[in-house]
Amino acid sequence: MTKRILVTSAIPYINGIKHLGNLIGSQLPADLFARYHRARGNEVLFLCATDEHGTPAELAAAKAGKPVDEFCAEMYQVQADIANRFGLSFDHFGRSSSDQNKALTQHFAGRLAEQGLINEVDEEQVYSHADGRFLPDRYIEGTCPNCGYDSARGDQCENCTKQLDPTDLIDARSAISGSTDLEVRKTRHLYLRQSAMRDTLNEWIDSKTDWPVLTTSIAKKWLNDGDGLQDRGITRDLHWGVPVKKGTEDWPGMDGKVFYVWFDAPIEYIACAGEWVDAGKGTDWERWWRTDKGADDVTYYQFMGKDNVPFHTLSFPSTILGSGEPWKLVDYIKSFNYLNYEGGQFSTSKGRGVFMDQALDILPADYWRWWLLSHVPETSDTEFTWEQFQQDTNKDLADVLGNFVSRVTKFCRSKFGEDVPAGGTYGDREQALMDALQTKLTSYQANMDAIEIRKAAADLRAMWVLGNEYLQSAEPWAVFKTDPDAAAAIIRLSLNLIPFYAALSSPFIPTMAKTMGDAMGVSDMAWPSDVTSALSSLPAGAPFTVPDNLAAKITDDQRADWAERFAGVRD
Ligand code: B3M
Ligand code: ZN
Repeated sequence: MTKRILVTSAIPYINGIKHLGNLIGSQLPADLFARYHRARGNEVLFLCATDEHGTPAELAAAKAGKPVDEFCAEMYQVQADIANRFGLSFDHFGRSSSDQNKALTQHFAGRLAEQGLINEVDEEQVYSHADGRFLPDRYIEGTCPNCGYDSARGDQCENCTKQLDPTDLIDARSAISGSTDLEVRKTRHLYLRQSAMRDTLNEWIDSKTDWPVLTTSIAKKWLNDGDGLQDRGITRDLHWGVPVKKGTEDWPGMDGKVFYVWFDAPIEYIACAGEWVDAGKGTDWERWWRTDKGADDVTYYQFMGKDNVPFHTLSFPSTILGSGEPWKLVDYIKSFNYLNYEGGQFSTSKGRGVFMDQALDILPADYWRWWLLSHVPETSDTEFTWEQFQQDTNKDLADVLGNFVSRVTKFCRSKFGEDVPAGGTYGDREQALMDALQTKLTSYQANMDAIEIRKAAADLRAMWVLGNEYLQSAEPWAVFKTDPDAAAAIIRLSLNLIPFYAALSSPFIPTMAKTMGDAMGVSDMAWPSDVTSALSSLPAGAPFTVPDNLAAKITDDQRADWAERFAGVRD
């Protein structure tokens, strides 16, 4: 039965090009999952967007010397282009600054107010004399009152994941100027009464028994940690953002204020579906988002880094549930640990590590996709090293998969020509191969269904290895000398493995998969649930071509050069 699968990736901030740690923390695994479900014939809507509001966008625009709306429009194009080149197969890549999101954000705020879930609070906010502005959220740094980490940000402590308010920080300083000449001033803001939602959220999270431990442990920690579910300020004294309104009405006392970026950003998941329709790519967005309008049979999966979990398990569900309207709630949250870079952290500010555009300058996307996905930080933080990257991609993509494809097609061309050869029959060795492949395939599908990405990658790799081992032990080049018919049977089966691999590999390495499929004349790759029938899909006489080398090996010189080039300070 066809399933309906809604997939969203955390939406990347607009302020700069993301590094590979960001990519593997949400967009890339989400893409893998979306591609897999499409390949299995399910109906998928995969959405992502740029997160355009907040101080980071304002400051990045100021640094670039551009008006913030212009900066965002340009940077959106840059990010959309890079995402496309990485093969991220969004059905729509939206913008949180869209009119659709403005209207929907204002709608939710109005609904929450009607439900009695908004408080208007006169509060004290940090104003920086040196910077001439209020310093919201992440532009105040100081010591975390919870764990003592000395570079906690005003919205959250990176070290212990606690959600913070700027005034919670000890020894606060401006992250813009470093100035400690800060003054607390009075200003009125809206607060979402998350505390009133505690029981509802607890019940909801308790019902999610299949969620990854990383997700539920973070959610539970903040739900039940005494002050964990504080009411949250959802407005800011900034110019750039969604103007505060109660639905379509003005909100008395809120003139000139905007919603907090973390209030409107997740709402963009919904608004993005509206953008998808308005862009002419779809017809009915409510069918994906309103349970009273057809979304009751949708299964919704979110992908994100662990630091985003509190916002998706507590804040955004408070918005959705608090509205009292039948919006689709997330069914499964897949969260990730961090990817580190050569013994330290990736750093956007220091330019340390590889950024998405740079990665594509030096190698095709599939190298990165394969390595990152097969090393995705699922159960703990993991580390990117050039040595490991070189070793693994050379082995998996060049020695195992690439070598198999090139050996089989070249051998066939030289001995039988560029058609699948007839003759001979399959025996025990072939049966054993098919049995082993069927076992791995069943496991692969189960792991992909469960979003156990590393295990799925290991299953896929194991299937590639089985083909190589088969070829090695069947020795068609030796057999050919005495029994060309028997060699033909070995080659026929081996050629059939190529479109089989292409279909199974396409969620991980779509471009290489397409090269394999095209070479075998199979453009529409059906998912091969049954190994025996899949391996007879290319009959004797079917034409093929020898494809270009799938993956060149990374040399030691390249590796050394890149390690030096990405050690810090991007130009
Ligand atoms: N932009 C933070 C991040 O990119 C934030 C995610 C929003 S998801 C609604 O990690
Ligand atoms: Zn902390």
